[in-house]
Amino acid sequence: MTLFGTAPSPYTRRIRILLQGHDHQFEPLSFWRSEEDLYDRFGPVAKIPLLEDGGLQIFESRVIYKYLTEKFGGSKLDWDEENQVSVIDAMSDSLVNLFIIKSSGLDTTEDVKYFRIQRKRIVDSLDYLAKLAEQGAFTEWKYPAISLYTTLDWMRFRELWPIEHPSLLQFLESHQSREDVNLTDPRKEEKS
Ligand SMILES: N[C@@H](CCC(=O)N[C@@H](CS)C(=O)NCC(=O)O)C(=O)O
Repeated sequence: MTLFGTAPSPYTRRIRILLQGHDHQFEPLSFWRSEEDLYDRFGPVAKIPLLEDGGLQIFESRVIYKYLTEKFGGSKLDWDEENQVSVIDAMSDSLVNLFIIKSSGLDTTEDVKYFRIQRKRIVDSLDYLAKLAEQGAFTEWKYPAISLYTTLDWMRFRELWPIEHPSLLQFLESHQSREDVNLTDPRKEEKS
């Protein structure tokens, strides 16, 4: 089984954390330098992560999670957890989009509708997730908590957005000494 991605990618890192302890290879891609390669190899969507297992290719972190859950056994997400992951993914997508736009040389602080929508989604999602964290929703190290951790830590690593909610800071601190978190820390192994 081979996972393709980049070390900093929050979507890739969550799958890497799930794969700890299972026989697999991680194939780091230099994503920002090889868009054409990525397209040729991974099809029209050309996003990471991508999992190859035998002849099978699985796109989308959430679908990869379902695949690994079926393969190795693991709990299906309940509806509350599905909603938590939907919010984390929507916020992560907005951050990824702003990051790509900024690295294309555009000013994402400009007061235009598209940027306003992304920024509001990030602010509102952080508020929502912070409330859930206060209620203990991310205490267990399951897929929603892993997904939240990798996105928040990527936001810090790339200095994309300040994390100021005490419950989110406390959440990060409570999981930061885990071995799977440390083994996948992009600060230690950035390849892109
Ligand atoms: N919905 C996808 C999102 C994956 C994603 O956005 N990955 C980023 C890297 S962190 C990417 O490949 N971005 C390239 C692009 O948006 O063109 C998933 O959950 O796997």
